[in-house]
Amino acid sequence: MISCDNCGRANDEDATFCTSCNHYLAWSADKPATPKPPEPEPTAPEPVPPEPEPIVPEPEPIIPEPEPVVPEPVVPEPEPIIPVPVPEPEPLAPDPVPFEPFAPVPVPQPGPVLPSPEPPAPEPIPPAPEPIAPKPQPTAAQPPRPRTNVSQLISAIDQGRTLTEDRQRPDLTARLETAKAKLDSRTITAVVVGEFKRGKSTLVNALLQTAVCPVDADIVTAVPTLVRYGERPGLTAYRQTSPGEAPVGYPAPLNQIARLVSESTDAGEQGRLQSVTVEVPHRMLRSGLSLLDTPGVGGLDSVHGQLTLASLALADAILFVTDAAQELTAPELEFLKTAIARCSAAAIVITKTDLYSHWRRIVELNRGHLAKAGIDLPILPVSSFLRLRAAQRPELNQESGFAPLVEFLATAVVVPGTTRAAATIAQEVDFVATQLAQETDAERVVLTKPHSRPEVLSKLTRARDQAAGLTAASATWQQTLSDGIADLVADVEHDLQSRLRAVMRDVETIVDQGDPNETWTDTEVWLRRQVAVVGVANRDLLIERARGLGERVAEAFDLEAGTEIEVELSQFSADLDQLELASVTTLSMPGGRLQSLMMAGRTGIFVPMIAFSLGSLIVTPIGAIAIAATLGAGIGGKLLKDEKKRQRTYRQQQAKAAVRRYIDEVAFVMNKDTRDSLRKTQRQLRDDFQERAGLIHRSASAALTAADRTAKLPPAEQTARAAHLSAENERLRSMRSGLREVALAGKTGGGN
Ligand SMILES: Nc1nc2c(ncn2[C@@H]2O[C@H](COP(=O)(O)OP(=O)(O)O)[C@@H](O)[C@H]2O)c(=O)[nH]1
Ligand SMILES: [Mg+2]
Repeated sequence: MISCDNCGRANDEDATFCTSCNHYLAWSADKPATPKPPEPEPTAPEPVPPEPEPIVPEPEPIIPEPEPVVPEPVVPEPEPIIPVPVPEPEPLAPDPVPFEPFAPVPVPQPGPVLPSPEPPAPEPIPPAPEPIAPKPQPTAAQPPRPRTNVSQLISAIDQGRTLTEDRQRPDLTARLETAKAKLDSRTITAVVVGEFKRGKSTLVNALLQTAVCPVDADIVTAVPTLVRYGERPGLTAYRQTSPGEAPVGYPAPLNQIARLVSESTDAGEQGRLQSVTVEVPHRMLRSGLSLLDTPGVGGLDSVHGQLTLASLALADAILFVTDAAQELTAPELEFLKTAIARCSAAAIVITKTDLYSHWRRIVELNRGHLAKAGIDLPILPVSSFLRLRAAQRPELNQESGFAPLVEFLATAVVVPGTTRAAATIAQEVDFVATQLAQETDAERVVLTKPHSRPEVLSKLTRARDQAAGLTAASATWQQTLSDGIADLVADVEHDLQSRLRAVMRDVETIVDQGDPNETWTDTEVWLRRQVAVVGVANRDLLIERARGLGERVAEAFDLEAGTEIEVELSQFSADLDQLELASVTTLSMPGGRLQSLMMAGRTGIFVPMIAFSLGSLIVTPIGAIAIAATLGAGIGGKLLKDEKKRQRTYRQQQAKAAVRRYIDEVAFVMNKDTRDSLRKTQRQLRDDFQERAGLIHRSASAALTAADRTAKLPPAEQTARAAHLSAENERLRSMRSGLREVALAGKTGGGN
């Protein structure tokens, strides 16, 4: 028997979740049970749901029952933000008494610090054959969940590993291991956006049924908070120590989260806080799904709104949060329009349905607004409160409206995201398969076409020499890369300069038209927003151009790598076509050349750049403008007028000078960012291609040696060798056809 830590109910030994309150039991068994009396719910007859698996993605406790000293409820109170016009007819409106949605997973209160004494560490991360997508609630008739090809990819990697070991190519084995590690650490980010206080942070908590994001009347999420999977609960605060530098992560105790996320963005001792990452061992996140809770500060139309938009280009999905208090506003619709153009998956979540009894009407009105704006997105009305309570009373889950949201995340976000990631990695694995195929094919050719041996050997020699040329600094791809980077820097800087010049002209006109004494506050807001718009557009250009460059380099590489070998060799024998003689081509998989590299660039470089540097830059105060407007007493009328005019002109000049300084600073910081990130991109591309070039060279040499050796085998051994090669060829063929399927799925079904 396992006694439930939460409600005290005795459960069967093999139970994972409490049949009474749905609490996770796995690790509570080895602790002395601290039975709490079962909830005094006379009406709730046991046993609740008969399901072996709870309907909801189980709340995996972040922290083992830490006997919270201060059980300060982080429970959202039923706070009527806006007076509810109609008396709550909903039977399940939030209790006036804080319920304990977090009882199983109390928010770290001062006390338990990470790592927790007995990390829950439930089942170890499996080699994830399938997306561990959140379990959908079995609603009426579920369409079958689309499958991803992760298991297919893993089996291709495993097949590849035995082949690389057989052929004694540890370099290729290492390449496969890297691919596997990438697959395991894939991340699929859903960004939670919306105006302030619409319930974004509560939504993240409710999804996970865990108090991750602090929610309180006086807590305002000030920095983006990323919630992702970790085998142990953990918290990292990213701080920017100096402008233009990449943020540095500082581990922090989990109980600091409330203080951190609401910390002012002023630079502290350790630097300015840029973002917070929370890791929790929640099974919904094990698929790689990460939730990014964003600050909704100051309206979507603001600088922050712009920055949020910039970050969406890097997101896999958007959850746009609005509440049932009111219809969507014009800025919200405007934001949505721009946002969905940047991201392939999005849904509108309407929160607080428990609080506003007229929520259905709001949903209908919003549907109309969206249709009029030409926005076609799923609308998901939810009550985070009910969902939080469903942790103890699973029957509330249905009513919370979270089932469709969880289903959306699973099918429209996790599956396509996983498929895309798998497709990219499949291309890398196919590169390894291509290298292996070279040796097999070379040997097969010399065996099947003995008369053409000299020709084959001389072609292989040429291929090997050509591959050697690839690694040289004079290789065309190297030139393309270094020239391309230089051009890119110049173009991006020029783009920024001309955009900022236009802003400067506009500001000057505005300043000239009024007295900075009166207009400055508005001008400043406008200026910051314009600069944010410019920054985002400039970054977009950078990303787009960098992608283009990556492709050009890949093309140059491809050509040099000697695609024509395939053509030449297949000319002299019709059967050779069937042998799938490998070209040295490295990037010919479907799904886009170089996608993998650019993806690495995307997350490795662009994210911090956009999310951080630009953000901190714009938060930097413009610098106080001296507005000294005191006039001495006793000046006559005309004098006063002249003096006023003089003062005003002086203020205008000061204002313009301040704007110029600000814009110069913006240009300086952004240009430094551009250069830094492009330098990193260059290094990354160069290293990767160089490694590929090395592998191609080794493969070509190995093919030559193998062909030569095989050609010299006595006839009896040649027969045995032919049989061996044909088996090897079969294994390669099966591996590659699996990979092709995975890559194609990413192209056709993976969205984007
Ligand atoms: N009744 C009710 N209140 C909610 C719900 N979701 C959020 N709230 C409350 O709305 C307020 C704002 O929530 P919060 O998550 O901080 O909003 P954010 O600023 O968008 O992150 C908090 O006081 C929450 O308790 C809900 O589903 N029902
Ligand atoms: Mg918030």
